[in-house]
Amino acid sequence: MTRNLFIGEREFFPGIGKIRYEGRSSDNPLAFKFYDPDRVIGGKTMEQHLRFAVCYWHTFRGTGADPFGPGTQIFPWDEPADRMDAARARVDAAFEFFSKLGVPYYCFHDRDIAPEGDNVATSERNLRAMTELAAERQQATGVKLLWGTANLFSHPRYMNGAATNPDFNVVTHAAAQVKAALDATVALGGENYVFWGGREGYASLLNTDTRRELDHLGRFMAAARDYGRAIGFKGTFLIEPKPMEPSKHQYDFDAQTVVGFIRHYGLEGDFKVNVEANHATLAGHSFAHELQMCADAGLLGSIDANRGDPQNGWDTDQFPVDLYDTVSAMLVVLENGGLHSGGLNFDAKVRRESVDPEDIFIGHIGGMDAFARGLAIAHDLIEQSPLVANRASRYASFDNGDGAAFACGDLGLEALRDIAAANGEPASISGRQEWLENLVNQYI
Ligand code: XLS
Ligand code: NI
Ligand code: NI
Repeated sequence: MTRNLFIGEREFFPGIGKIRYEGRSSDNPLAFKFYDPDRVIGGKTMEQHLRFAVCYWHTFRGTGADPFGPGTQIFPWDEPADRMDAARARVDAAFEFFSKLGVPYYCFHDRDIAPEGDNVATSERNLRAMTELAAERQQATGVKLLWGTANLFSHPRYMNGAATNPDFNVVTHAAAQVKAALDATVALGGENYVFWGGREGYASLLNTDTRRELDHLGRFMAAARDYGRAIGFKGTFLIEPKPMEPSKHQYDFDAQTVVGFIRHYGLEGDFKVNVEANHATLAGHSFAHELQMCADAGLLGSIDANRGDPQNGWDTDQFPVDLYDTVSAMLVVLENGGLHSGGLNFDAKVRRESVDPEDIFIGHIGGMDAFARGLAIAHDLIEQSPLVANRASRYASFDNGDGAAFACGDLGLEALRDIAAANGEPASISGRQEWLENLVNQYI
């Protein structure tokens, strides 16, 4: 007898078993070609390096609806008419999916797993009930919570912002939600807690005092931190940058903006950054650039793994399959010493036209394979290629002598001027970018 791979009373993905590693030559679409969780790379298994998570919102609350038409993805977990019954069915479907796919983690918003009630107390009660069920399913499957968060953007009350709303009454509702979401995250052993501020921004300066709004956001984050620590949250708080959509101007524009915010409001030590690939694109940056800015600041927290569309300027949240992107990202992650308490959360959805439950598996399998390859290639580039040594050698003139004296602040402008005058015109040194690009392709 093989153990049931489903959890509740019903199997939601019949005909799909545990997804296994079959290697590159397999033609089974429901198998990993590269992600072999137990394969050791640089002293850690692929599973330990990559720390994959499935997101609840796209995968179990997405329907394929877009501004021009309703949902196309009619899945059985949405069938129950009662909202709490549907919520329970989704938990069972979700944990069946996590187990069959073999991901160690998941992530959710409060409203993904429990319906909002008519008032604060009912919403809290709904969330507590669903948290208890999720805790049982975590226990039964071994799947863990990478992070929890509160949805502070869907309800109409948040149209002018949540923590940055000009109306204090709205700010209190945002606080009530974050308090309950932190309670749930702690109860479920969540390793991080995320703030993505989709409506923390503004549309017009004519009606907005940006300085007060940002100060309120700083106060709000500090209050959340204090509450979280008071109830025993040991994990990392994360802010997820995004420049726009839904708001015109969002305060958490990009990684460097968020790093500045964290430092300005004294939140370092508790807060780091959750970098999403598609948000990097929207900010006019590459994914790797955003990761590098966080790593440099010691604030690389976690990753929302997806990709945008090179021709469309919105958050298409596609599954990451571009190898060049995953290699570039994993180069930064490996040089950062790994993701630590973060992970690779697939904030990604299948296309509206992909209507089979199997498509959801295939989307995740593709993303996991792309990052597994990215990891292996990046590891080889760091360990075997001249990449790292070449980069270091470009800065060799700062390693000793006057260069080192300048770097530690011992040389002023006049001394630097005298060195320039004495040494004359510098030699012209090639950056050799084409050689390095070819090297990356050679390892791919
Ligand atoms: C939306 C964001 C969102 C966060 C969680 O664009 O990516 O899904 O990750 O609130
Ligand atoms: Ni995201
Ligand atoms: Ni996004």
